[in-house]
Formats: sequence, structure tokens, C-alpha cells
Amino acid sequence: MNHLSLIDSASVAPLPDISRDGIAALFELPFLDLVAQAHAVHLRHHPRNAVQLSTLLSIKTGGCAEDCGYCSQSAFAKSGVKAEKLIDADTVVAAAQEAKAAGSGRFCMGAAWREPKARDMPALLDMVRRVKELGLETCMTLGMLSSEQADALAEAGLDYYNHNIDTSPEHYANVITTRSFQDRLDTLDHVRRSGMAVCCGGILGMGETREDRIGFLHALATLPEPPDSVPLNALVPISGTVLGDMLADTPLARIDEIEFIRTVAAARITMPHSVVRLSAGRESMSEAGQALCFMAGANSIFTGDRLLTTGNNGGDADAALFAKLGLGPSI
Ligand code: SAM
Ligand code: DTB
Ligand code: SF4
Repeated sequence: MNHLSLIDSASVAPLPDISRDGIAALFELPFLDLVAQAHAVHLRHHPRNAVQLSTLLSIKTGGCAEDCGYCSQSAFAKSGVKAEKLIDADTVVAAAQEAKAAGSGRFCMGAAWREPKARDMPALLDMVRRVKELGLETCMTLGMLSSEQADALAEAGLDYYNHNIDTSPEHYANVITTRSFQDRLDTLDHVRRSGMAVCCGGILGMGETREDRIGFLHALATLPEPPDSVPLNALVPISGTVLGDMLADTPLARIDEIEFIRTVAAARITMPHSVVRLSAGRESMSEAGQALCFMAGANSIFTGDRLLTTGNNGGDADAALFAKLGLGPSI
């Protein structure tokens, strides 16, 4: 099938070819052709020059039972991140108020858990209700969810649930061994059925091949419904994690910025309606690289000078970049 062969009846736009071969063909395009095509798709489905601002808060840090090779919060890592308890709802609400005042439209709460325990649910539901009352969109990422937990969060007013597939099905077990790719799909299914919007993406630069990047986008685009939001992270190498140490010892190279932008563009073309979020790793990206990501279809970032345990660009740098590029926030 070629990229223009089917018509999207809702928008009278060509449907993308989301087969592995179709996605591979996108990666093979000359870079400027690929970015131009992605930008055209972007303009068809999203407001121009608008980038959504989200703020991230770690509500439960460290001591996680999973062994994700990139993560400072895994109990298997020697990153120096200490295990903490779930923070209280008043602290969360104060941070959300600050985020709103700084122009954020979405507030995302992250917990270093394999899955939330039953005893944590009342506090989590309280946080959702109170952040939502501030008029912010709410998002959580808490690990695996049962269908009952997903339903309870949806009922409390949680708008988005973030749960990443992280990489291709083939590369997955090289990065994480304590849960399977299918476990991720099961939680995504519970989230989708609960009525919440799905935020699902992954990390580039974990030693994956281009074939893996194609398989990763293929897995996302062929979910029963494509994710509403697709975070694309560049690996932030953290000392004491398996992948951070591999990068320091150099068998693993950082993702090439052009290849990252190609992946953003291919995500935009294959998931035309999704918000594509330029997530972790922006600190080590040039301004020109970020500008090309926006050109290629990225339309959301995390603001503030912290992600979960690592740094982020900070509001001043982002405001300066937005002013240079003529970008404004979209809620
Ligand atoms: N524990 C929950 C889970 O894993 O589903 C939620 C928190 S977890 C930190 C959220 C996501 O952050 C991960 O799925 C991963 O994609 C991303 N992430 C974590 N550490 C990262 C790193 N060092 N570099 C880039 N992205 C990272
Ligand atoms: C996602 O894909 N990226 C965000 C969000 N979902 C929760 C997390 C990035 C974490 C980066 C590493 C850290 O700060 O510990
Ligand atoms: Fe735990 Fe999430 Fe980190 Fe994996 S990415 S170790 S599940 S906090």
C-alpha cells in the first residue's frame, strides 16, 4: 500500500501506511522530504505554532521493584536515589497550583511503583480530584493497573494515564526483565476500556536498531486505538543504571539527533491525531534540534527544571526558545 492510497473519511486526508514496511519507507526518505511530509500532516490535524506545556511531579520516588535498565528509581540501580514514601495530597496540590501559575495546562504525577497497592488508592484518587478542581488536565503514571484501578482513577477524573511500551517488542527484554511487553499491553487495555486517554511512548537511544525504532512505532500505531499522546524520550544516561553505565563505557552511543527527529516525524505521520511529546533528553538537545522536532510534529513538552529525578531545561530557557521560534502554549 502506498502512503496516499486510502482516505481518512473524517478529514479527507490520506491514511498513513502503518505497516512495518510503510514505516521503514518513511525512515528511508531524504530527511527534508520526511520533515516536510510530517509538517504537512501536522498542520492538517493540529494548531500551528502551538506547543502544549505539561508539568511533571514525582509523587513517590525510588525503591521500585522493576529492573528497567534506564531508570534511576529501580531498586536494582546504584544511582543514589533513595526510596521515599508517597507524598501527601497537600504538597501535590501546592505544586499543581505553581504549575498552573507558570502556564502549564497538564499536571502529570509519577510514581516509582511496579503497580499501586490497594492501600494507596484513596490518596491517589484524592490527588486526582483536587488537581482537577484547579482546572488542570490530570495525568498519572503509576506502573501496571488492574481494570478496577483504572476504572477508579477514571471515575475520580483522571484524564490521561501514561504507560510506555518503551521500545520494540524484540528489544524489550534487553532493557527490562521483571515484566513483559504483554504486561504493558494489558494495562494499556485496562486504561483504554476505562475511558481515560492513553499516553504511551518510549525511549530512543537504548542500543536499539533502526529496525527496533520501526517496530516500536509500528506497535504504537497498531494498538487497538493509537495513543492520544506519544511521549518520545531520549535516554538520559544516569550513572549506576545499566544503560547509563553502558553509555559511559561507550559500547552504547547516544541517539543521533537527526535519527531522533526522523523518529518524531515518522510518529507524526503514522499517528496523525496524537499529541507527540518531546519528553526526557531535551537538555542535551540543541535549540535547532528541538526546533526541527517541532517542525516534524512534536507539540508538547515538559516544562520546569525537573523531570522525575533528572534535570529539565527550565522555564526561562523554554520561554526564550519559544520567543525565538514564535511558538505559544496550547492547552
Ligand atoms: N513506574 C512507572 C512506569 O514505569 O510505568 C512510571 C514512572 S517511569 C519513570 C515513566 C517513564 O519515564 C518510563 O516508562 C520511561 O519511558 C521514562 N524514563 C525513565 N527513566 C528515563 C531515562 N533515564 N531517560 C529517559 N526516559 C526515562
Ligand atoms: C515519559 O515518557 N517521560 C516522563 C513521563 N513519561 C513520566 C518521565 C521522564 C523521566 C526521566 C528520568 C528521570 O527524571 O528520572
Ligand atoms: Fe520502576 Fe517505572 Fe523506573 Fe521501571 S521506569 S524502574 S517501573 S519507576
